[in-house]
Amino acid sequence: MLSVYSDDHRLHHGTAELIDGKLLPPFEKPERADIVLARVREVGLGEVRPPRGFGRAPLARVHAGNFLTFLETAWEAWVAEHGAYDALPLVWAIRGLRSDREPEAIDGKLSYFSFDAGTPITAGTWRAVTASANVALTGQALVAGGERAAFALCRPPGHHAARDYYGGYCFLNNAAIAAQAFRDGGAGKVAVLDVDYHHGNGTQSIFYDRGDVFFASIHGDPRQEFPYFLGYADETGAGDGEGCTANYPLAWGSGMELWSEALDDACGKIAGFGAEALVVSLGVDTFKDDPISRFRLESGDYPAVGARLARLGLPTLFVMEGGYAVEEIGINAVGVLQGFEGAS
Ligand code: 6XA
Ligand code: ZN
Repeated sequence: MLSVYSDDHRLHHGTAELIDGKLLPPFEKPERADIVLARVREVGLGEVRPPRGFGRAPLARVHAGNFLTFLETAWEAWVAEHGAYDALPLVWAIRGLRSDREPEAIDGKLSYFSFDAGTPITAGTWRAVTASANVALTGQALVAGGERAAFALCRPPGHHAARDYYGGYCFLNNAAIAAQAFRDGGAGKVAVLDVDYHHGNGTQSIFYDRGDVFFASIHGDPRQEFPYFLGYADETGAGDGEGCTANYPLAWGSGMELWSEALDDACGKIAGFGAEALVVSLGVDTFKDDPISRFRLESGDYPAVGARLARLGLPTLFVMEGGYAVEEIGINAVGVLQGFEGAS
């Protein structure tokens, strides 16, 4: 399987995220991608290619123009106001406040375009996130061009980013950008399957009222787990998209038995939908030793996940999302890809 990777992910390296009441070094750090890349090479998964540049147009197919402009200019505005510290928001427009007005001041803009305090904007964030989107788009082009599958080793991740907000370590929604590129390249129907531990709220919201993109997510129950405010089982799509969203919230402590039942069900729905291409939001924070998550998948489970996905028989793009047990992130993520290849 071909992989796509860019060193530019290193340009996004926050000093701190607010977590558990503390400002701690971010869990979402450059070593994550380094370790996955090392594992790709160690097992000889296949050639690793750099991304091509795709410009702003494919980003603007799923993100709002004012949001892209904000991400591109936020660091400069923040430094002019406060100096060269990580940019973090402090206030959010909760019920009854004017969440429809973009403030002028950079602090207000950070609040307007974000949903958490765990996602610092740094000097190189814009370059890193555009490189990450180009990694996904390059992988998408390979699959659209006839490859059975490709691995987009994206960092920063993307599935929490919506049309006009960022958070959960995500800025641009790489998987959604790739899914839209499949549609724009001629695929009639596309499915996005999100196997990250956290609900892919951004991807869901981007496609929620559309009948051409199916979205399924297996994740920590929002009653217990970040991002808390989306991902319930009764969210099934709206309007033209009614029935085109499937959520599998699972309780803390869930292991492979429950998880793979959900995967089987999601795969059945994707097959029934008639997707012509599959985008997998591949997070491996479902792993039992992940430091911020509470599922119990084991390293030996991941190849079976890949094998199940291969049985769908669809052109498939894997897009890297979360996973913070840095010792095992490479073994687990690449384990999915090896399982896929072994069953293809
Ligand atoms: C709160 C947890 C962020 C979760 C990020 C993630 N800071 N999403 O892994 O998939
Ligand atoms: Zn996650």
